[in-house]
Amino acid sequence: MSRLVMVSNRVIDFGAASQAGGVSVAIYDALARHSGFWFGWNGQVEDNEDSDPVMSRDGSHTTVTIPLTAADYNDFYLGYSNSVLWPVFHNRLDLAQFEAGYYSRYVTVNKKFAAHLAPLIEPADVIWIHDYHLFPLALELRKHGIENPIGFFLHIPVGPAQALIAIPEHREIARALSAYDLIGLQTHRDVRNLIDFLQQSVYGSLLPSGRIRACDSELDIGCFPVGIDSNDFATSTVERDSESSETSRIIGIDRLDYTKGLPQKFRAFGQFLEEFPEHRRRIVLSQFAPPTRESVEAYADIRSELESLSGAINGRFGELDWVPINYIHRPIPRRELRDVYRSSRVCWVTPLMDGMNLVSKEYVASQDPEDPGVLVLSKFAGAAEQLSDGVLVNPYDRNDMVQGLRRALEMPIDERVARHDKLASVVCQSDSNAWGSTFFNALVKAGKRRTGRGQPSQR
Ligand code: GDG
Repeated sequence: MSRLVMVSNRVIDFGAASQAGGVSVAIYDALARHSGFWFGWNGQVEDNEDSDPVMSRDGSHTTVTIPLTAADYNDFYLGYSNSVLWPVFHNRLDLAQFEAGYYSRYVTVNKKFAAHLAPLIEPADVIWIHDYHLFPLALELRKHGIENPIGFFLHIPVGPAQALIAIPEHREIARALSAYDLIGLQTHRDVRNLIDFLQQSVYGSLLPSGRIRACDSELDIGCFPVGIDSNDFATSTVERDSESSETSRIIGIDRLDYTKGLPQKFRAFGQFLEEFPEHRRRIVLSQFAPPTRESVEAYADIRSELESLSGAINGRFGELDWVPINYIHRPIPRRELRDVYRSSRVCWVTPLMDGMNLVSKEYVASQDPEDPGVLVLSKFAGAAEQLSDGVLVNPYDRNDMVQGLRRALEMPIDERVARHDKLASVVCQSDSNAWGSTFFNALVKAGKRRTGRGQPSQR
């Protein structure tokens, strides 16, 4: 059986992965079913440009990691990856910082990854690369003579081609993407946008076979919505406070990121309390917003905006024994997540744009099927394509946000159960297992179809 080589910018060791959740858990799940290893950055910043990779084993899991230098961290990670690609792919061109030096360091780090990874690759390996930090990695690996199947999965959304072609190096990025055998995206919308981008940047064309021809290569682009380990979340047995209890919790869990629509959510919550005074004292919005990428300016701005908004709403509506917004600027321990989800009457996740949004799936999987809570989800989260039985709202439309929340809080039990049944079956069927194996199988096939490739490498 082929080994699976997973590559992502950051490698999390297994103990921490079960804390971190999301992508790292999905990567570990996929690796548990194949031999192989996970390659990437160890999270350390060191001066040495040429540290050797370090291999470590934890049970059946193997990781191989390298450090980054301070220049790599600033210009590759904070710079090109998170101040150019992240905002532009989320259609926030206004926040992109096109600084000189970012792109060349981005390529340098990808070359460094390729130089350390190539000697570890065996002829039958299947290579699966994750996320926007590593667009050029397949092209760089091919320069080292690697002919194995190489797939790429993008966890973030693909903004409109008009935004992407504003990136000064957009042709290089399109060329780099064309070196993969398979590109997996979260939604059909993303697939359309990426094909459009390849057409506009490098005259890519859609072949009758459904494959894409670009830069003298043929590749597959498909939709592989990422899933969660739904069984893990279904084990909660905690009971929600009864309808007659004093307050119902509305839960929000989002990294503190400007894409997550948190100011819009807080403003809508303020308007809800204004318009429906009968709900005051009966609900609390508990918003967890653990910090990320704090040295990027746009992230510091969002933090102070939220502090001032929550303060204003609590000051306006709060009482001696009731605080409407419980805003917590640190992570909730993973072992507590499912109980918090299950005991919350509503989950309110309203990103302005999101690749998928795993929180919405985790909430569904944690519910009591006989007395489920209600998911209120942004129509601009990738998850909305699959979870259309949630209450879908437009985060830019404050009235729609207010009405969506009201509908969720007042929804009769029959409707809650009917919606939950449909949501839960989607979340269970397209779980992390299904995601990993569907992508892997499609990659093996795509590798075989690539002309002259898919044969064992001769290195
Ligand atoms: C990217 C894409 C895509 C969050 N806060 C806490 C916490 N989390 C966990 C959640 C969930 C994960 O982190 C977050 O995943 P999301 O999907 O919601 O969002 P991103 O971090 O932006 O992830 C996204 C994803 O990649 C996968 O492809 O869905 O669109 O942006 O698992 O539970 N976990 C704990 N405490 C927290 O406070 N323990």
